Amino acid sequence: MAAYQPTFSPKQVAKALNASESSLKRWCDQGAIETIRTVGGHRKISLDAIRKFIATTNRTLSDPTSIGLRLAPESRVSDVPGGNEADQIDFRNALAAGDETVCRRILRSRIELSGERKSRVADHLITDAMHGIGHAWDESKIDAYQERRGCEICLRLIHELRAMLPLPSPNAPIALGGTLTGDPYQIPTALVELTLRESGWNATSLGCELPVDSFIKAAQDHQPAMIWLSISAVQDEATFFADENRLVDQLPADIAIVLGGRGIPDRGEQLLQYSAICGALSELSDFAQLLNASKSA
Ligand code: B12
Repeated sequence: MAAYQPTFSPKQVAKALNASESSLKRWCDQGAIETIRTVGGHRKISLDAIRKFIATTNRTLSDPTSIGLRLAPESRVSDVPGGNEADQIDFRNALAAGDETVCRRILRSRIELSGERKSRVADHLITDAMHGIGHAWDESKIDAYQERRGCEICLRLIHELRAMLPLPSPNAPIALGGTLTGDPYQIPTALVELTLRESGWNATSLGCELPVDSFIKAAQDHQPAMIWLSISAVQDEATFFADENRLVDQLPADIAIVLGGRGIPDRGEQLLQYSAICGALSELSDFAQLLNASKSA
C-alpha cells in the first residue's frame, strides 16, 4: 500500500459504489476487498483497496464524494469519451475537471498495483484522456481552457514519473528528440522520453518547435545513438520533408532515426529517411531495448 492513505468505513464505501452496506461487509469478509481491522474490530478500507476492487470487478465510483474524492463542478457531468476501464474514466473526468490530485492518485495507484511500467500506465491514462478531451472540445462539450489545463497537468505528471526513475547509467546510450518547427505538441515527446528512459536509454527531449539547424547542433554536441522525431502537426509538407532529410543527411549514418506520431504525412514512408517508424510507444520500447542490447553486445 502507498505511504499514508485515508481509510473508509463499509458504509462510506457502499455509498461510493452504490451498493448496500451488507454487501460491502460480505465482500470484505470474503476477501474481495482488502480490509483492515481496527483494534476495536471495525472494518476499514483504504483507497488502494477500493481502486483494486473497482479495477477487478469493473464497477464504477458512482459517488466519489462519499470517500472524499471531490470533483470540481464542471466535471460532474462529463462528456469526455474514451476507454472503458474504471481508472481511465476516473482519470479523464478528473483531468477535464482540472483535479490534479485525483489524477496523480489514480496514476500512482495503477503503477503500484499493477506493477506495469510507468510509461505504459502514463500512455494508458494520459493518451486516452487527451484524445477524449480533443473529441469533447471538437464537439464543444468542453472548453479550450480545460484542454490547456489538462495538458499542463499531464506534463507535470509525466515529469514527476521521470523524476522517480533512477538516473541513466553513465554508459547508457544517448537519445535526443522532440518536434520540428510548426509542431507545438508537448505531451507525445515527453512520453517518448519517459519510455526510452525506462528502456535503459539516457533520453532527453529537446522540446517542441525546434529549428532543424538546432537539432543538428544538438546531435553534434551530444553524439546520440538515437534521434526521435515526434510528429503531430505538419504545417507545410514540402518544408517538413526537406527539413527532415537535411537533418538526417547531416548526421553520422549509424544514428538510429525513429519517427512516430499521428501527424506523419501520408507520403512520409517514401519521402522521409528513418531507421524505424513506430506506431505506438510499446513498439518504440521493443525497438530501443533491441538496439541497446545490440550496442552493448
Ligand atoms: C492538446 C491539444 C492541442 C494543444 C497542444 C498543447 C501542448 N502543449 O501540447 C494546442 C493548443 C497547441 C493545439 C492546437 C491545435 N489543435 Co490540437 N489537440 C490537442 C489534443 C486535445 C491533445 C494532443 C495530445 O497531447 N494528445 C496526447 C498524445 C500523447 O497522443 P498522440 O498525439 O496520439 O501521441 C501518441 C502516438 O501518436 C505516439 N507518438 C507520438 N509521437 C511519437 C513519437 C515517437 C518516436 C513514437 C514512437 C510514438 C509517438 O505515442 C503517443 C502516445 O501513445 C488533440 C486530441 C488528440 N487526439 O490527441 C487535439 C487535436 C490534435 N488538435 C486538433 C486541432 C484541430 C488543433 C488546432 C487546428 C486548433 C485551432 N483551431 O487552433 C490547433 C493546431 C495547432 C498546430 N500548430 O498544428 C485536432 C486535429 C484534427 C486533425 N484532423 O488533424 C485534434 C485531434 C482535436 C480534435 N479532435 O479535433 N492542440
